[in-house]
Amino acid sequence: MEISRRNFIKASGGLAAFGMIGTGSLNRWIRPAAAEGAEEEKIAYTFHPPNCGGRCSMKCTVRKGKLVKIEPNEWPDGHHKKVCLRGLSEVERVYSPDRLKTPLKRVGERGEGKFVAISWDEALTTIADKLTEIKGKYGGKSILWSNSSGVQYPMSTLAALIGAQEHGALDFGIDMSQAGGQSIVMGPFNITNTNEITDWVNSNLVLLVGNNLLETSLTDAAFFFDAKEKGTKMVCIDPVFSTTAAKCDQWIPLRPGTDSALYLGMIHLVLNNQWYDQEYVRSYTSAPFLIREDNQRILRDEGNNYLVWDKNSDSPRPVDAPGILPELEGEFTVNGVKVKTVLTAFTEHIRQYTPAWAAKVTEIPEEVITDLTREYALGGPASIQWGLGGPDKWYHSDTTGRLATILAGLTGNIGRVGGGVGQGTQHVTCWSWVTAMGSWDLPPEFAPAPAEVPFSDIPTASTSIKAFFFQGNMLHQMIPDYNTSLKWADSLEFIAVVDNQHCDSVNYADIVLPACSSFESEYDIAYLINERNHILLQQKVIEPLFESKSDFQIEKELAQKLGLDQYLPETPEDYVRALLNSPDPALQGITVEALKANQCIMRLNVPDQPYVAYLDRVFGTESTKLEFYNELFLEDHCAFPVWEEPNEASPANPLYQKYPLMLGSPHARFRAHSTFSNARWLLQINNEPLVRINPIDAQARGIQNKEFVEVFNDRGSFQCRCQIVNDMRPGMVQLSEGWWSRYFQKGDLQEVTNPNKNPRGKKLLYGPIVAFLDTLVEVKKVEG
Ligand SMILES: Nc1nc2c(c(=O)[nH]1)N[C@H]1C(S)=C(S)[C@@H](COP(=O)(O)OP(=O)(O)OC[C@H]3O[C@@H](n4cnc5c(=O)[nH]c(N)nc54)[C@H](O)[C@@H]3O)O[C@H]1N2
Ligand SMILES: Nc1nc2c(c(=O)[nH]1)N[C@H]1C(S)=C(S)[C@@H](COP(=O)(O)OP(=O)(O)OC[C@H]3O[C@@H](n4cnc5c(=O)[nH]c(N)nc54)[C@H](O)[C@@H]3O)O[C@H]1N2
Ligand code: SF4
Ligand SMILES: [Mo]
Repeated sequence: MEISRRNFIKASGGLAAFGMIGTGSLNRWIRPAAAEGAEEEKIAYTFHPPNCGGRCSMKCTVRKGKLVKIEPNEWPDGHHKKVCLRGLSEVERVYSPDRLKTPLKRVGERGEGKFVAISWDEALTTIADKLTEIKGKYGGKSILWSNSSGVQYPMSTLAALIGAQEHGALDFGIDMSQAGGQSIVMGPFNITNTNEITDWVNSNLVLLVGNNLLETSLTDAAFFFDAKEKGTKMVCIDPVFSTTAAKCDQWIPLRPGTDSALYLGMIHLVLNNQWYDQEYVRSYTSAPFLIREDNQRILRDEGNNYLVWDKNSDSPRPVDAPGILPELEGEFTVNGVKVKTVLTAFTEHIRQYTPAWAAKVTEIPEEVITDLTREYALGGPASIQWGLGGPDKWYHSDTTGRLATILAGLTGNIGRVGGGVGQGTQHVTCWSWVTAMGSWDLPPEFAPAPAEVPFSDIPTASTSIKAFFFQGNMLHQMIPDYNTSLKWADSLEFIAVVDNQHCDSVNYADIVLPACSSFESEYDIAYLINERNHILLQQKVIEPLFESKSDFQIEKELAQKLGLDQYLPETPEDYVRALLNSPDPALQGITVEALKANQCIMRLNVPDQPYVAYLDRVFGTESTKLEFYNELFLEDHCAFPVWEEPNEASPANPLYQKYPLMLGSPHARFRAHSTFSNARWLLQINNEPLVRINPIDAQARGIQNKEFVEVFNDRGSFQCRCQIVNDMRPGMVQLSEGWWSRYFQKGDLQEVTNPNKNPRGKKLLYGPIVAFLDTLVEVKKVEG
């Protein structure tokens, strides 16, 4: 599977508690509606595309043209047959009063939300004219083009046709921070997790690090419990006693933002006690490479080959020379230059990070760190499965991912059945056998303009951007420090938004286009994805509601206005057929016709066993080895990873005196980000934002449970009720991300989040890191 964020449960009584529901209970409450007009009933199959990452396959009942029932569809591999409450709530949300019903033109100030309905012709002509005018004046790069992660059909083809500056998912600086660090060690990769989740049953130990899988990868819960029942020890490392922590064998609460310190302490123990896998480290890592004392660079010969010290000949030899036995440790002199092995230098570097030091920084008892490390290193195969909502969203998160990968490498857990390291949430661990899909190709003269700066830097950087065309809730969700983003948006000459719901970003647009939901289409076939070793086809379930159109149709009609439609597929089916048109044997026999005959879902022709990457232990780095030392970061003083205090949310920061609480914004099981904020069925059980606060912090501020509070810092503030909880460390507060602004008494969560970027992020494969969690606030009671 391509690396794209978009590609991106036996239900039991226990699972129903956190969002999953068995079909038995579903049938009970839906049955009364089934009585009327059964003759006008049809079944259609689709999949669910919001960015919870799940892509559940759905069997939909349509009665008299109305979507009345959603059930999980059958999968060839029945393990995946699931649907959650959000999926079920679509029966109501598709018909929500918040649906955008007609194209709109802004009549009030930006942000005021005053619009008038206009015709499609006027809306598309206005957009086409504006884009043409702006491109004529300032060039294609002055048009910023992007989409939210929950949008299933990005209009990227049109972006390329007009040469706009398109920002794709990997450029948002979100979710790929640890992956950026991982790629320093492992090289670029297809998938951020090395082992498929079905391989967890082969692990002795799985570390879920800031990973609330049981709420954020709901449909993978069965795999978690399969492993647990098989005897895999599950350990959750999280400052909060999360749903996942509650189901693990061990919970290790750490101070937020200190995952790197924990890994450094663990690596100290592994190196000092020689708990590493000697043969693995010698053969597949840079441990025997030689670092020059004079310039700190890795020693190479004239042919640019990496040199190692060969034990057999007692001389330096190229790493791939036959018959050699590389020394892992030692200091040597080569042509008058003093060198030492990477492993020796690393052992010296790590000396400062003792377990006692790590215990002090992370606030985890030293013996817990030692026991955990011993179990991880000596009791493997073992797996590290990081989350994205916690350890990924800090200023230095690249180091966290880098250290986790080094720890896995030292212990031989990469390219090993039952091992593994990487992103273990957002259903990504279900991505697996790599399949080369076909594509819809454009003539080579059409390409988007290169990005000038990373997406989240745009509001504060000097760029050519004058217009912004986007699908989804970009302004509200994807950029921290909302007040600054809105000021920037207001400075633009033109903004157009395409969404199906009236989300917050809509209010800043000059022209709004109503998209239809994923259940609606003008065409019999709407879309196709490759997910969980299966190909899923999306059929039309119902006709587009109100005056809405599919994103496909909008792209096509806008391209027509711009005289560019000859390059686009005629129908979504053309596009779907292009995707299936690939010589990859995994796709053999999978056609549109075969999919239709198989309830729109077929398994890829791939092996049954879990996917495990790098079984050959050849990595994507320049040396093809796992690289523990990286010259690229010499000038950043982290050629070996180092401990750095968080950028903002640290007691070492003077600002801490004024704003002593760290603000987390985890992902809620009731929403996928801002999607489902307005789902009325879900609002019945989760009806308003509640800031979670520890009793100690609440008492110190004279705050009672459910009172209105203001959360604030120098960037902004928001007001909502609080919830006093004792499942969370003191010194931090939490509010789940994604609530629409209208649910706050005042302000918005995104007003306070930290926009600072680590300059070394520019060197990372996936760009700079958005540090949403590296945020300090204070909380006070709202009087009156
Ligand atoms: N229901 C639901 N599912 C989703 C989504 C959604 O919005 N709703 N969004 C999807 C997307 S795009 C993403 S990125 C994923 C996110 O998936 P997760 O990473 O599982 O998301 P979170 O619950 O935000 O964060 C996980 C945990 O990190 C903890 N944490 C906070 N700070 C730290 C820290 O410094 N260190 C450690 N070790 N832990 C910390 C939090 O307490 C939380 O329990 O979820 C995906 N799945
Ligand atoms: N404070 C804070 N902010 C965060 C995070 C955090 O942890 N804390 N997490 C971040 C993360 S990990 C992520 S991935 C992002 C996610 O942020 P986004 O990618 O922006 O995700 P959503 O909020 O779900 O926005 C999806 C939007 O697309 C619209 N939409 C849905 N389907 C369609 C369609 O078919 N066509 C069109 N045109 N529109 C459609 C929806 O109505 C919705 O408005 O949020 C980030 N923001
Ligand atoms: S929201 Fe996610 S888990 Fe729920 S039905 Fe949709 S795809 Fe499945
Ligand atoms: Mo995400």
